[in-house]
Amino acid sequence: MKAMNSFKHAIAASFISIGASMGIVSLASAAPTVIGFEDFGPVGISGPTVTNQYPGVLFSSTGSNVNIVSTQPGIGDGDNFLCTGSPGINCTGETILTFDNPVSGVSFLAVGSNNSGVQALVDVFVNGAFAATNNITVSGIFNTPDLVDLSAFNNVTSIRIHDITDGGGLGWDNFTFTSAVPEPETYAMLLLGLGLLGFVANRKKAIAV
Ligand SMILES: [Ca+2]
Ligand SMILES: [Ca+2]
Repeated sequence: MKAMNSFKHAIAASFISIGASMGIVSLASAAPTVIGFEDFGPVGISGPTVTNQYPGVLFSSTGSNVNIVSTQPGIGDGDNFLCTGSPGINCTGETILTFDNPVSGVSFLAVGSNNSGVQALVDVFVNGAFAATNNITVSGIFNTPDLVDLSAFNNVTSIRIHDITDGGGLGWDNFTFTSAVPEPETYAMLLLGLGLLGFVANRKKAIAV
């Protein structure tokens, strides 16, 4: 009987680990959110201000700067990109993204570069605490967006783009991230595993009495 209980424990443990593995798989395969600003339609060089229009993330800036959607085909991906600056478009203002839940797989495009090399910086905050400052290095080829890859960071809660020195500033496009919130099937598998553990524990108690 003791051997039988050990066997059941092993089965329950296996189910939990299968559940956990599936959780990891479903986290990894969660579709990333991509914010490319195309849904605003053509808005001209100085379009609407982006703040909380996109689920999962809040856009902001400091001082008198605002996050403006701009239409200039051929510079970013599609027609529209984000330009943060004082009204009148200089695209040199600080851009802050604050995520509702921690995210992973963060990347975005730097667009409209005129000068090559490090032309901006981005601070990464993990679980609410400052983690690192990364260089934003661009090609200096105006119509070629440069990828800023922050996928080395997990549980990112905000990013802050600042110190833009590129001539005429830089725009931003295709903000991409994957939410770290578990999917329903992850919860289902964890509950199944817990249920089995409870069942085995009850069985063991009954036999002991
Ligand atoms: Ca775009
Ligand atoms: Ca520029």
